[in-house]
Amino acid sequence: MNFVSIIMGSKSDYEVIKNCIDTMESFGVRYEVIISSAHRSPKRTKDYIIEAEKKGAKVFIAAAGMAAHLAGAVAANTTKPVIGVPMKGGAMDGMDAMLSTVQMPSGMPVATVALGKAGAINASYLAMQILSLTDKELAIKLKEDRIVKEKNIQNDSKEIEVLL
Ligand code: RP5
Repeated sequence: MNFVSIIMGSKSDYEVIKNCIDTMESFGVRYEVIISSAHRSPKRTKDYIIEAEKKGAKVFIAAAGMAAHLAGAVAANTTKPVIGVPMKGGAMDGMDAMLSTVQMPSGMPVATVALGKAGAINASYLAMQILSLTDKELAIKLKEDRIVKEKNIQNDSKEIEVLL
């Protein structure tokens, strides 16, 4: 059973990560979601990744703020694709998390998305695009979503556009 695994470092990340969960639910994609920290619960994090892979996790999404080692810690324990979501907050408002998440040493990739809500949503899209490589139905849904997005832009423009 293929699914996406979502791990966040703290309950305080949930409000933003809910956007990621909601996006996957809107596409009917299976997921697991847990709170586990690279710092506060390193063993739980490692044990979970091993179990999730056995159950069928095909992509991992890891969201953390501040020193943000979570995505790297996940990458250290799996060869499945890992998507890192840096969280805003703390003294540097997310710049620290963004650099911690994106600056992985060679051979241990973390596909890092934007800070905040856009990043949480893009993490789910990227995970679904990876799943869609072997899931034709999902690939079609993602193409249809692009058509809807394009139509929405046209409709939004019609409401306010001024053309000479
Ligand atoms: C990180 O530290 C978490 O991912 C969170 O973004 C940040 C702050 O955590 P809390 O102190 O709010 O639990 O590990």
